[in-house]
Amino acid sequence: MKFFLLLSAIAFCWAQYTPHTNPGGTSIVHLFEWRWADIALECERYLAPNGFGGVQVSPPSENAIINNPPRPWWERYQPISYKLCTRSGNEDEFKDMVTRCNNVGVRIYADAVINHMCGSGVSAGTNSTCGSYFNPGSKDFPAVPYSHWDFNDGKCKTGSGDIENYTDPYQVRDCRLVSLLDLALEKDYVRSKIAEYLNHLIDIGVAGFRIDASKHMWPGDVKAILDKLHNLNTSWFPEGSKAFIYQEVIDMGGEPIKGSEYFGNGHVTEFKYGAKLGTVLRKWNGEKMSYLKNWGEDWGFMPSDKAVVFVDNHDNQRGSGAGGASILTFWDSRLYKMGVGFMLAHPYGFTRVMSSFHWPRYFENGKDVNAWVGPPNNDGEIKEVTINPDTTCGNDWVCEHRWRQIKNMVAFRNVVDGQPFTNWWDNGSNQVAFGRGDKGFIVFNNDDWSLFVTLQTGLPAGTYCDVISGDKSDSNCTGIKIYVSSDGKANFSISNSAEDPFIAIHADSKL
Ligand code: QV4
Ligand code: CA
Repeated sequence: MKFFLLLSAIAFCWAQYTPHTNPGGTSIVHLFEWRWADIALECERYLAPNGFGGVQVSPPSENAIINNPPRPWWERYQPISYKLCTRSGNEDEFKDMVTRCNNVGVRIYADAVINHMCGSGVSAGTNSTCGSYFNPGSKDFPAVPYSHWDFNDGKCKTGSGDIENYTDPYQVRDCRLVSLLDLALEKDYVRSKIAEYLNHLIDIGVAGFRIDASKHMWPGDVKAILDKLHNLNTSWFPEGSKAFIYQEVIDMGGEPIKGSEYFGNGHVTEFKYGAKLGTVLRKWNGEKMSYLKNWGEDWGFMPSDKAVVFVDNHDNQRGSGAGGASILTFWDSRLYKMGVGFMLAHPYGFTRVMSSFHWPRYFENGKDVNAWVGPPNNDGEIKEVTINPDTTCGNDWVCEHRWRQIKNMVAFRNVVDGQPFTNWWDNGSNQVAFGRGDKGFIVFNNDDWSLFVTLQTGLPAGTYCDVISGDKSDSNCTGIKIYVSSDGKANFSISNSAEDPFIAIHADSKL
């Protein structure tokens, strides 16, 4: 009987582990702070044609407008109601985006902020993105509605009411994260309000959710909410499909709360991944690329089939969250491209690419005093993502996902999907190479000297276009050409001063 229950539980639950991306769309991109109208266009003009599987969008729920500092990006993590009404656009624009992206086979994943409402210190009034009234002092959010009964303060035992000690799981779940009013998720009423919000998004056609601040919610409470969710919209998804769930839990080891507590609900963010990869590529703490031979679970990471991985995210690219200074970002573009290239070539995890905006980064005493700065805007209104003739973005949007090296590695991952990790080679230092079955091969030189080597690629004989230094177009290659002989071997040469000291070839880049 027990065994039968276990089996049926597995059969019933497995679906929330499926991202529902189309075949040939194995990565998603976080279009941080983009407007819904721009995302709709990007799905049609760029993401679908280039094999991106989906988009993580910024929180769609109404948020507090913060004026001091002026309109920081993080105001969107302070919900006021579940109306779909933010600086990214209104409900009609959200629906239009989801429809148009789904219609070209690109999925939308919404960032769900459900652990809390706004900060306790925010002034009462209607200064919110949809104009809904709220009063943090009396814990009144009539646009949901929530009242003081729906918050956790009674349960929190710290003097400040905030989380003071991360080694106490009760504080981490029941107290306020940086003073954000903490919802009483054990209440069926609160669970139902949240489920109603998520179901609204599901009915519109989203494919899943990033669950913000999951560490600050009891896994059982998250499960109770998920159990109330509708199946995905059958206009685009097979009957009975469940939302893809990935929970934001920062587990670097050393705290009692473990990412594994959340596996029953869905995927979990693996923050060790970017922190370690940054350390290796920066060659800090004696790390070198040759150690990446057993990258994955052997490095203390969670099981690959539960992990959402990324080189950086919107928090740690600006110094908060986890990982510290080792995190690679667009500010270190040469190493960043290698990091993203490695991630997309390697079989471990479900991959998310970051797409950022520029801010006037400025360090004082080691701290970026402008880390709060919001997206490019005119008087608070988010600027459109303009596209330059060379396909890069304007208006201070970085668009890492449009960098040739990254775009082409997203395609690489699609081509090698399901292929084993093969033909590892290293020089005992920072020159490494590996293949993915007979579909793809990648070589890195992160040493201070040049690489000249003949390697077994596992690929069929032919001439291949390196998709890092160029693009294949028709039967031409704008980059380096690699000649694989009939025994699968090829010569590689990579100068340590190359603009991008790595080379990648795959089945679709064969000329
Ligand atoms: C401040 C003081 C309080 C004081 C209060 C007075 O810190 O002590 O009582 O003012 O009102 C912002 C400010 C913060 C401010 C708070 C409340 O930074 O100084 O409190 O608002 O007004 C983002 C930002 C936070 C921001 C928050 C809400 O990173 O700085 O807080 O949005 O606007 C942990 C968590 C993890 C979290 C990570 C950053 O385990 O879950 O920290 N990551 C997610 C998101 C992140 C977001 C949140 C969680 C919260 O990725 O972007 O925080 O939704 O590791
Ligand atoms: Ca909580």
